[in-house]
Amino acid sequence: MTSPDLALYHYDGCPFCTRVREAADRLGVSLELRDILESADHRRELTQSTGSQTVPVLRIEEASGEVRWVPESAQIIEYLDGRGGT
Ligand SMILES: N[C@@H](CCC(=O)N[C@@H](CS)C(=O)NCC(=O)O)C(=O)O
Repeated sequence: MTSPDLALYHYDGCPFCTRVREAADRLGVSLELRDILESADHRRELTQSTGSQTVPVLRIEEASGEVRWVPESAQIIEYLDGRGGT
């Protein structure tokens, strides 16, 4: 089975983002980190897709090309928990 591509929209200094990054490390899940304060492109993608600039948000791209956006640190960690080790 092919793993989905995971990208975390975040920024340093956001405690909810830190919680998600630490959970990903602990669970051994690889995330591409997209800092919305360092990249106007990432900020625009986030705003266009979710309607706000609140982070963290996880972008999940399945092998089929289907894309889902998961807001809320607790929901993201729950998702990562289910993927542990991938
Ligand atoms: N309940 C959310 C809270 C997220 C949150 O408050 N994020 C802050 C940064 S730590 C934020 O993006 N604030 C700016 C905004 O909402 O526009 C979660 O657990 O993810």
